[in-house]
Amino acid sequence: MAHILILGGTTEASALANVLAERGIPATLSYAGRVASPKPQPVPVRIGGFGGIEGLERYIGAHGITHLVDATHPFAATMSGHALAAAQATYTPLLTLTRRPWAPESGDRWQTVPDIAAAVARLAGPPRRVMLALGRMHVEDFAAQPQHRYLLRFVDAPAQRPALPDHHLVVDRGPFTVDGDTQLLRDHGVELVVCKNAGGTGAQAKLVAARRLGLPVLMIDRPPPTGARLVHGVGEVLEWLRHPADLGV
Ligand code: 3Y8
Ligand code: NAP
Repeated sequence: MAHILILGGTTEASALANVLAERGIPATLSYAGRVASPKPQPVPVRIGGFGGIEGLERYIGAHGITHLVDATHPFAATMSGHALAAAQATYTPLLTLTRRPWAPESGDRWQTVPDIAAAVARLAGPPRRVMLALGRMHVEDFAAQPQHRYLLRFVDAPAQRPALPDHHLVVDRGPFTVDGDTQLLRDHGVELVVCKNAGGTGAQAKLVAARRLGLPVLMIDRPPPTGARLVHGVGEVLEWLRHPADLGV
């Protein structure tokens, strides 16, 4: 009997969970426990780290996992690396489900940097009004550029104030809308949007809003994929579940 473990936290993971539930295919969706109340799912959910690669291996064995789908966010590189290692060690078929990176369209004013540190360095210079659409985990890195007026957006209200002297915090979770993000950028007079190349639709609104308003975007490239077999759609996952030819590596 199949039992799919979905490493979740994205729109794609939720879409897959819905389709597997509709078809009565046993699945468990896994969250890291990063936010207070993760989105309810139509399949059983587990919340929290596994305890490294070995912890994931133990989980796979103890719960009779027959297939592993890494549907984590493209920037969740550690989890994806652990999924590949644990799948190989336990001979569990592995598939990565993710979205294509965004590519600039006409009217876009993107500057692309390889990682968060490069984005911080690129913010050297006179004060500007900057939207950091990066969530909570990397905000402290930007304390190296305290001169700016930052607009922050977190999923949950933080336990302590972010260490940026001049910031405004919005607590909201995606998926976001173009009208909502256009209004937000206008209301705060944002002059630059900093974001990760997450891809997908849930975080895309701010890019369309920036294009509408003629604002520049500092786009952080995603880390390299792990090399595991990678698909972009739920249909391809179903196809793979019918016959996972190999370990998906
Ligand atoms: C806990 C679980 C679904 C998934 C929805 C997607 C879309 C909406 C847009 C902005 C960008 C950001 C952030 C974002 C989006 C989706 C998706 C996505 C970006 C939830 C969720 C969890 C998280 C974790 C959270 C991070 C943060 C990143 C906010 C659920 C709501 C910025 C990524 O406070 C924290 O510690 C938050 C941490 C990792 C990045 C960061 O560094 O802060 N996501 N987001 C997952 C877990 O515990 O395993 O409740 O749905 C999921 C979603 N957030 O099923 O509909 O598919 O990406 N998430 C980014 O893109 O840069 C917001 O503000 O414009
Ligand atoms: P990460 O840095 O790649 O992983 C760090 C550790 O968090 C992992 O080693 C693992 O702990 C645990 N972990 C991560 N994802 C997990 C999951 N789905 N289930 C169980 N444990 C998980 O991960 P991250 O970037 O913090 O992302 C955490 C979660 O937020 C993921 O579900 C991801 O899909 C989601 N998310 C992240 C972003 C982002 O910008 N990074 C954006 C949207 C959603 P152990 O080593 O203890 O197993």
